[in-house]
Amino acid sequence: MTKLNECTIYQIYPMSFQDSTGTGMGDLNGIRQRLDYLSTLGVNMLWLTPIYRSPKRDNGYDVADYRTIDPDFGSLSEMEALIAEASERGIGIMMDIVANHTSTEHEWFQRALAGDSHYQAFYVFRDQAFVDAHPVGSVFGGNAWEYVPELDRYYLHNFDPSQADLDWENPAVRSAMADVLNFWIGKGIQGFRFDVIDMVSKDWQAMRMSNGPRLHDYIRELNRASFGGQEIVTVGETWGADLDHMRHYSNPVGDEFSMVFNFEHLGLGCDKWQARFGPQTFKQVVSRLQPGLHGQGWNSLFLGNHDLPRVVSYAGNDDPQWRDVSAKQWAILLHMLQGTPFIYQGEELGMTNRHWQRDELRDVEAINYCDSHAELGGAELSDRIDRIARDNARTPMQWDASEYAGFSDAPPWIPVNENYRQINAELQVSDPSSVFHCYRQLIALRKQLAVIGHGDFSLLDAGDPERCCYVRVYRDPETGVQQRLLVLANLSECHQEMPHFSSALEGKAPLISNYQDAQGGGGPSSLFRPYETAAWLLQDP
Ligand code: TEU
Repeated sequence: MTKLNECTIYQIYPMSFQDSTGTGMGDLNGIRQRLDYLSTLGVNMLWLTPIYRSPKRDNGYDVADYRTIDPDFGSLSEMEALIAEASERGIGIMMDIVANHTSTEHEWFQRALAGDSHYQAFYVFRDQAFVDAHPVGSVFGGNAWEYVPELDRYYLHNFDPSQADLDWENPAVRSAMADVLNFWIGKGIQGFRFDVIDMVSKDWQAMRMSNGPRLHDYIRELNRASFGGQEIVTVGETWGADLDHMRHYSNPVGDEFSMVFNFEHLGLGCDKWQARFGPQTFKQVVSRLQPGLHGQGWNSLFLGNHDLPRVVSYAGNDDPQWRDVSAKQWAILLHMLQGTPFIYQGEELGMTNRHWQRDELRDVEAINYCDSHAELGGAELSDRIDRIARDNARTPMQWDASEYAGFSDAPPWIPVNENYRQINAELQVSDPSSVFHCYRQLIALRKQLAVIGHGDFSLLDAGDPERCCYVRVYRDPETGVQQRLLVLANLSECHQEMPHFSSALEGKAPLISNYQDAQGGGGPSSLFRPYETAAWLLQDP
C-alpha cells in the first residue's frame, strides 16, 4: 500500500461516473470500464460514495443494508471484480461508511417500528417531554424529530426524515458497525471514509449534535474492533473539527483515523447558501493547519466533493477565458501542500457549475431550500443554487463530445453540463497541456519528491490579497540534502509583480506551471500573468 505522504485519492460519485447498462445511472461495471483512465491519472485509491442498497432519498446516504450492493449499481460479485481489477493496477477501494444514521427502510428500523425493543434501542427514540426540552433542527431543513404514532414517541433524524440517527451510546450499535467494517475488510477494501462521524456522539447538555463527550472513545473503540493496525487508510468527515480535535483524530499513535476532512479553508461559514470562497481564508487556515499538524497529525487536502460546488467555479474563475489556468492554479496551490490530496471526479478536467432550472434539481437539500426560501425571489434564489447547490458536483462525468457526454446512452438521471463538448476527458487526455495532465503531473511529483510529503511550510505573503506564495523545506536525514519547494501564485486577473521571484529563478524551468511557455526558455519573469502559478525545486547540498 502506498504511504500516506505519496498517495492521492480520487472520489467517485457512482451515480454520475459511468453508466454501462443504458439506464441513465452510473454503476460499478461503468467504473471498471474506466480503470485505465484512472490508472493513467495515477491515483492510488478510489473513494466510492455509498453503493449499498438504498431508497436514495439522499443518494445512498440513506443505507438500507450495509452488506448489499444496490441493484442500480450492480452486485457483490461485480464489486469483488472491481476490487480485484483496481488492485491489479495498484489502486485500492475506499468505502463510504454512513455510521450516524440508517435509512428508515433498514431492517433495524423496521423491526423497531414493529415494536422490537432491542432495535428501538438502536435509534434515538424519545418521548414528548424530552423532545420539548431538546428542540433540534434538521441539516436539510425543518424539525429533526419525527413522531411515530404507533409508538407514541419521536425519533431523531439530523438529515432527511428517512435517515434515522443511530444511538451510539448503545454498545450493540457500535459493535454492529464494527461488524460492517470487518465484512468489507474481508472483501479486500483498503480504505474507509466515515460520513459525519463527529455526530455519533451528541452533547444533549450543550445541545450540540456533534463533538459530544464520548466521540474519541467511540472512534478508538471502532479502530480496535476493526481497521486498527492494518494497512487501511481512514478519513473522518468532521465539519466541526478544530486543530485540537484534528490532532486527536489523526494522532501519530494511530489509534483513531489516518486523517480527517476539515472544511474551514472553504469559508462556508454558518450559512453555506451565502458563502463565498476567499483566498485569504484559504491562506490563513492553511498557514495554521500545515505547521499545526506537521509531525502531530495528518491532513487531507481538498477543495471539492459531492457536497460542494465545482472547484474552478467556487475557488477559481470558470469564465471560458480563464478556467483552464484557474483550474490549474488551484490544483497546484493545493497539491504542493503536506497531506493527502482528494480529487473529486471531473475536477481533473476543470468541470464547472451549471445554471439550474427548478425542475432539474435532484438533491433533497436544494429542493427543500427552494421550497422554504421562496421569499428570496427568483433571481437571488437561482443565484444561490447555481453557486452552491450540491447538484453542481453531481452532473455526469464528461467523457467525450457524444450525446450525454459519453456517460450513458440514455437521458441521465440528472442533466449533463452543457459545456461537455468543450470540457471532456477525451480532449484532455490527448492534450499534454490540459488540466488533466496538470493533475497527472502533480500526482506523480508527490510520489517523487520527499519535500511535498514531508517538508515544513511557511507562508510568504500573509494578508496580500493578490498573491499566494509559500515555501516548503525538507532536509533528508540520511544524505543531508535540503530540498526547497517554492510556490508562487498570482491570484488576480491582472499582471502582478511577484516580490518573491528572485533572479535565481529567471530562466530556470519550474517543476510545474499553469502557463505552457513557462516550461521552456521563456519561463516566468517577476511579472506574472493573470492567475500565473508555478513551483520550483531548489536543492542545497
Ligand atoms: O455530509 C454531511 C453534511 O453535514 C452535509 O449534509 C452538509 O451539511 C451539506 O452537504 C452542506 O450542504 C454527509 C454527506 O457527504 C452528504 O452527502 C450527506 O447528505 C450527509 O452526510 C448525510 O449523510
